Amino acid sequence: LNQKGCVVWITGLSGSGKSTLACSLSRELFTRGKLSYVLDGDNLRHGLNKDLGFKAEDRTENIRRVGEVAKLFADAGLISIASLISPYRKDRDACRAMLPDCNFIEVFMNMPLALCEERDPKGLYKLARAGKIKGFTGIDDPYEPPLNCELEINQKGGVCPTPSDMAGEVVTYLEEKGYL
Ligand code: GGZ
Repeated sequence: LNQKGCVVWITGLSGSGKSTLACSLSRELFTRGKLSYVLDGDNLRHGLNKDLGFKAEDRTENIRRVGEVAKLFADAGLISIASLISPYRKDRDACRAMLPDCNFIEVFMNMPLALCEERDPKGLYKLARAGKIKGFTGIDDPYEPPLNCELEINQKGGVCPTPSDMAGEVVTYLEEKGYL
């Protein structure tokens, strides 16, 4: 195996396309013969992190644990793809600090709240607006955008990139940095 591990950390609002990018990226890497593993916040909350909720200290612990697991996979030479809202800058920076700088690639899904809310795949924004979910990111809990992320995915001319375009942006970055 000739593969340098790293952590691709995808952050952004619920509905911004994090899981879609993670899945598309993992497939693209597979077709290139590169092993990766997707750590998805929503999925891990059913197992490893089932004891955690959404108050600030729980989110911090959620992100810390996923950061530790992502590090283990990266140490094993895989490309760890973490997909979590990870709304607080200090929590993402703590993960970054766990890894030598260049092995942590922060990808910001910079999609407007209005778009995420319109997509609302699970109806959670609707519930949050109705006050039935408290502390929902973007509604009544903050999202702190990255100040110096490695990559930002956004709309181009008001159009969302396709999953394979988004994956392509990350792949290009990984190639440039010598991970692929
Ligand atoms: C944000 C919430 C909340 C609250 C439930 N705030 O888009 P989803 O639905 O499928 O994925 C979201 C998931 C967020 O889990 P993370 O582990 O990524 O969050 S964090 O990084 O902040 O720890 C969302 C759903 O859980 N969800 N309640 N109050 N998202």
